[in-house]
Amino acid sequence: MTEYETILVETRGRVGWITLNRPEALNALNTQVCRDVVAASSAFDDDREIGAIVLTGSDRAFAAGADIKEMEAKSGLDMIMDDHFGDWSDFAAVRTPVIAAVAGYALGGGCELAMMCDIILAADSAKFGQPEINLGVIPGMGGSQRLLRAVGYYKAADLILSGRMMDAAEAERSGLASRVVPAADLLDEAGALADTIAGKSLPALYGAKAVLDAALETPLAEGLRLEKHVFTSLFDTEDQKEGMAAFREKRTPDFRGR
Ligand code: CO8
Repeated sequence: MTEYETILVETRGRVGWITLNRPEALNALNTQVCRDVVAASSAFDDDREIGAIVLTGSDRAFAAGADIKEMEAKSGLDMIMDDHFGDWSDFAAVRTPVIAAVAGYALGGGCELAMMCDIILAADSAKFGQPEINLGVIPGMGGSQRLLRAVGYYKAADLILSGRMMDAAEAERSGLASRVVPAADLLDEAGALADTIAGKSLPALYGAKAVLDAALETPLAEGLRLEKHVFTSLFDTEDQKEGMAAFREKRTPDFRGR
């Protein structure tokens, strides 16, 4: 297995686990974290034995944002020329469903990273926010766009313009957190959810994620056309035959990913 500097990587059954591991900086996202997470998630994405990925941090912080110390001295032109953090879009583009298991701080780039995932499972200790305004900047890894789509204009503007944090209960009420669980149960709950997802048909999972992603940026009629196309295509998979036969025969389906 590849060695990574800033993350821990593990395979448990059909689930790939990525744990952010820069405790000295509350998992602040620097260039190396980006490189490591993109490489590890892409390796899981290329593995047909993997049906779900869990991305998590520590009890104290999922990630407290982009690494401020790494960015501080850069000019605007440096940021453009470096395409600082541009590779995170490769993480957002993985085919495999990704669960963000969030405890503690998910701020700035940390909140934005969670929003690149498909499901946000929040510990009751989680705190979400886009505090960039406190640093004289604005969200730069998708926060203004994805947060608005998740929670609507007025909640997003409240958070982005004030820089305040919201707790897990508010995040769930607002539609940012999929669910809230006790902090002590976070990893078990994330593992159980990931196992459930990873037990489904891989082509169906890829298709479901693709149409969900498309819904964020297509008009309804186009999205419905894509959904119909993906839905009908899945009838050419062995897994569809297995899934429907298993229903008829009152047994659990044995999906093979084809
Ligand atoms: N960057 C670098 N280091 C950090 C960061 C960060 N984002 N957050 C925490 N740390 C470091 C601290 O500097 C400290 O290190 P040291 O002990 O060496 O001083 C260590 O982590 C522990 O942090 P604190 O002592 O501050 O811990 P507290 O419990 O007192 O406070 C907080 C925790 C409230 C989370 C506090 O650390 C904090 O406010 N952190 C910054 C949060 C923030 O502003 N995040 C947004 C960053 S900007 C961003 O994410 C932009 C994303 C878009 C980039 C796109 C590029 C194209």
